[in-house]
Amino acid sequence: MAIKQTVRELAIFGGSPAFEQPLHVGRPNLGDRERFLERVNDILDRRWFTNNGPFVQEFEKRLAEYTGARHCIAVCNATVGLELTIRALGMTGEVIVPSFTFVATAHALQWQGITPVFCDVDPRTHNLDPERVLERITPRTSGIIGVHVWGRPCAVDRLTEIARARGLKLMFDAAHAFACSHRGRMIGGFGDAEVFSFHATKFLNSFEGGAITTDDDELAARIRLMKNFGFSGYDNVIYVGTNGKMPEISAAMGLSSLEGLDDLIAVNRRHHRSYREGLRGIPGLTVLEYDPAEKSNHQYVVVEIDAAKVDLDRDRFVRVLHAENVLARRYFYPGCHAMEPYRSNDPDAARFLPETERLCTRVMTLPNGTSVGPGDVDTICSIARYCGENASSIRARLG
Ligand code: T4K
Repeated sequence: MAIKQTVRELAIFGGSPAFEQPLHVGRPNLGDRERFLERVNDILDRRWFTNNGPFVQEFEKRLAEYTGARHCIAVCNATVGLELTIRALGMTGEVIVPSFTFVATAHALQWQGITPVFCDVDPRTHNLDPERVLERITPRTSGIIGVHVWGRPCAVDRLTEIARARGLKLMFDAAHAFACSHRGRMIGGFGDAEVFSFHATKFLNSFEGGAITTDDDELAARIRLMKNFGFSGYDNVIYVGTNGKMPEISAAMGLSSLEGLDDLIAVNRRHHRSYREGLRGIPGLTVLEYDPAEKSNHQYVVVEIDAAKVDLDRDRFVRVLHAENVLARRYFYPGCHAMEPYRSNDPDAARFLPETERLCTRVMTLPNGTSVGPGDVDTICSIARYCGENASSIRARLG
């Protein structure tokens, strides 16, 4: 519901906001509502609500087919998925992770008494820089967790090479990367295992949910047991386990979401292109691109702001946009290393993370998906352009 195409006065200075209702980053996409409601009725009729029900099994099968992975294990969310995979892989001591990620990646380690060792990212890809990974390996290192940030694949080949040479486990946090590919192969089949998130804000959404994919039969069997308290048949517990099960209602949503996948990619891609065109030529603003040779969900519209070129830093851009009801986000500010308990555990971590620190002050993500209406992207771009063209005076007025 855009109400201003030509910016006359910004809302932050008393103008009326561009949008009457907030436009969120991460607003959930709805699949086919009718199909979902039919499935809800099936669940109620069957009275089978959780514990590896038929929709969960169908969802796992479809996800495995889609990703090409040998095994897919649906879980209640990606955080628990990461915890299960870390544990099932036998990671201990220290594990190398980026700090430029959602805090769940680090928490999944710390929760199990494993130290996340934060490693810098490549500023071009925003993903782990393999050469920096080498510098962070110690005798206590047991593994590496790469994060395919924004759905753009990590340097999978080099990380695999390093992990093999150093005898380390390698897994990927693929929370952002469902329906993305690397060298023509779908994300889901790399490393020892990969973990997807199907949180409401994610590209594929099951309200809450996630999935672990792996080609390793033994690992898959172990994770399956662990996610169900360690039960191997009735009355027989053979591991310490947890409750990582996905309920049927989530699988129903996930299946409906999966059926609408291609339409959603088309919407995301179209918006992404409009943002690129609409923001082109504004000094200091760069929209992150997706490799056209690969599959991508185009879920994240990531803008890097170089304050030296535009004279208005990222935080002021975000303040202006929020006043317009465009709820741009500063993912992943301030970086995990600057959050507790990591900040206290290693107050000097930033010395290893110059690129992360720089990115954390420059990156903003903009709304995408089916809740973004026709014309909304143009309006958002017109606000950004106005900011770019009047940066010095806006900065002076904002203080
Ligand atoms: N690894 C990575 C790299 C991740 O990004 C994440 C999750 C994980 C692991 C862990 O996955 P899960 O365990 O969650 O499956 C959000 C999400 O909660 C989180 O799932 C996601 N990453 C992260 C990047 O974003 P917040 O704290 O920013 O969420 P929140 O509540 O501010 O919501 C974001 C926006 O979406 C808001 O503007 C409101 C809107 N929204 C949200 C929900 C939940 C809606 O409009 N409707 C909704 O139902 O973390």
